[in-house]
Amino acid sequence: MKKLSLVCIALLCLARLNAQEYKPSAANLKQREWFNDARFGMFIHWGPFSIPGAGEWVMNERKVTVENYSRLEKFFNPIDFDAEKWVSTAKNAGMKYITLITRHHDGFSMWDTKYSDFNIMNTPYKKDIVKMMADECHKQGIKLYLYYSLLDWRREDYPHETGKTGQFSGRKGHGDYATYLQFMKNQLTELLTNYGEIGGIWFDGHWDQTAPEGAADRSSRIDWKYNEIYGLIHRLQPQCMIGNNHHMTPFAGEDFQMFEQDLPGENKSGLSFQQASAHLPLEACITINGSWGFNLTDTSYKSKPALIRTLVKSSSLGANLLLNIGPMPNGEIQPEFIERLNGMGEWLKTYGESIYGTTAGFVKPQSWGSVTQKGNKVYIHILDPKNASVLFDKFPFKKITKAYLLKDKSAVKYSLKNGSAAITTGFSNTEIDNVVVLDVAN
Ligand code: H79
Repeated sequence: MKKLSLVCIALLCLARLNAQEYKPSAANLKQREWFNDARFGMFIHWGPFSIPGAGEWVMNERKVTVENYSRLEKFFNPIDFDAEKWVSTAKNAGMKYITLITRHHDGFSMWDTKYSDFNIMNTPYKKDIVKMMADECHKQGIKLYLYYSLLDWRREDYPHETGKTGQFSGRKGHGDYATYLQFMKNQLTELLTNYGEIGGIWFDGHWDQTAPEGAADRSSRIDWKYNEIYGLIHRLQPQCMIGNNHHMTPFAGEDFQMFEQDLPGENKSGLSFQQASAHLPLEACITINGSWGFNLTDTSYKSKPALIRTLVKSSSLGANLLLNIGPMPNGEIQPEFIERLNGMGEWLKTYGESIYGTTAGFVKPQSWGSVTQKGNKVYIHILDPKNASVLFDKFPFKKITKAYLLKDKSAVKYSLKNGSAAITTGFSNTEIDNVVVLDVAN
């Protein structure tokens, strides 16, 4: 007994210590809740890296020096860019937020920044993309999240000597993290001061200074001083959520956890060895083909049903799906993406109830499909109706008062005996998802 109370006291002290380190504001907790209900967002990878049509890593992959890469600044003139169209496209797809690249690893800033000349105002286009997107998102009621790279393939002061990537940039000087950190703080201050309310900052690039994913020791070769960066963000905009795509367990001060090209708990990409957080909102970011930035030859488009099923599965794991588009260098979104996004939006008009505002199902995804829940409703998503019935050995509710297809409210046969539930199927195998709603009670 004495031992137990000592353990309890120790645990309480630990919890207090952690709470003292970072206590999210009420506004931040509210934003997390909003985010958790949103379930579907649009990731946008776009910038001068779109011009060669070979993805956003083209500088690194083709070993382009900083000097040669700089030429792209003079070519970026996206005359067909229309913020209204992009935001409407996201909205029609049923997406609730947009995560926009503001500066990727190539170091190009998509806004009117005082802290780097390699920015949108020095292109022939000369218009602040972040401003146009922020204004349009606010107008259409879509939340805006901003992607910001911690890694830089261009700046001399980024600690490039210890970086895994960016080694063909032609940089000769020495990194100096103190000035690089000040630069990032200056830029983040601009982003969080001049563009209205920002839903969150999406960091990427930490892994440049660690052993690869899966290694036993993933410690960083540099001290990023996240307490300073995160502190600044939370001071400037307390509701602004911080996520960092380091592919590890979340660090103190972070407000959500993301998974790259994977759903939480899966590791198909080889990047996601980390466990899903039990406390923080989760997000899976996934591409429509195999590329983030525009790729002229990548035609490996996932089908509309496959994308919808990924959204369903993601929801059933309690995670948002951040689905990526890489618009073309002229500012147009390619028709293959538009078609799929519109299709998902159409599907969500009927089935959105089983996605938005839901929590993870009481069982993990199964071979036949998966489960989402909201209040007294359980949504059984039968994606593969091969079997005649779906069984739950340990059904966590005492009663089922009604079972019906979400599509047309037609009744579905069910039984609940000794804690086991069965739903008799005979469902269509031409449907993308046969959603059965169970009204339950305890
Ligand atoms: O912004 C996107 C990527 O640029 C970035 N994070 C997402 C959100 C990212 N960083 N690392 N990775 C992705 C994983 C590394 C993938 C690579 Fe490759 C495989 C780098 C080189 C080979 C993908 C395919 C990028 C270039 C070719």
